[in-house]
Amino acid sequence: MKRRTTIKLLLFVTLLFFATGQLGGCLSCVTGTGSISGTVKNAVTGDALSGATVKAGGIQTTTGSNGTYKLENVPAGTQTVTASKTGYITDSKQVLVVGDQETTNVNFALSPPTAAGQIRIVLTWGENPEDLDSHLLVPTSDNNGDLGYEVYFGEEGSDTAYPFAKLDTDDTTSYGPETVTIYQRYTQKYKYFVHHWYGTGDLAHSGAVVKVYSGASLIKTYNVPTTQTANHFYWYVFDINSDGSITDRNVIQASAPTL
Ligand SMILES: [Ca+2]
Ligand SMILES: [Ca+2]
Repeated sequence: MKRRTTIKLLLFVTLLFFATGQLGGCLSCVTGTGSISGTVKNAVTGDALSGATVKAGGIQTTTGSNGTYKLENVPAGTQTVTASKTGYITDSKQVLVVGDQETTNVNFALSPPTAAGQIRIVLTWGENPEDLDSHLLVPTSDNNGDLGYEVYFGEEGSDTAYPFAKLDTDDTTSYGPETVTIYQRYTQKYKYFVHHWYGTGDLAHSGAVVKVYSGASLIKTYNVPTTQTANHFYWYVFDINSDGSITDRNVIQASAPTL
């Protein structure tokens, strides 16, 4: 009996040791407050968005003219940060707030609602790799599902003429947003993928997220898989089928998908 109690006590002390050890032995990390900072951008133009409201843990602020914000005295722990502005679809993400520390680069890319039937694909990521690229494979026409166009930084497309899909904004300097909108959808298959084009690091550790919007709704969120194989530079994210439904792919692979 006595020996069992001793073992339990030892176990408890060991667990406590590991728990505090993982937080660097800092108890205020879980009980204190920290801060959150970042930038809010317009997902379509890539421009800074001023006057956006950012909230977390009961704290609220507004972005300045350069789109930046800082929330202070946010209770430590996992917090949902929400960014909103009239005329844009609200976005949110979860972050870990650590006592006496600043969680930086909690960035947002807010999309205005699309016109009915349009589809907007917003890619964001972390600091590395510096340059990820959106690629959208577009069919030739309603009658032919062959590849007719690849929308990416080298062929940006058009909102008013074929392919009726366009790279609205390109980013080459970390974080995104990099955004493609389908302005008129053909009733044939499309494919969307992300290419690790330039910069150290890899897709699995990029923190890349793809959000798909239609109308005023967020219809899909994809987080990049977190297991990386060497020389796999393509994150095949999803297909849009001829009926407009979406098939998830979400795999990192060695070669670019083909239509
Ligand atoms: Ca890019
Ligand atoms: Ca950037």
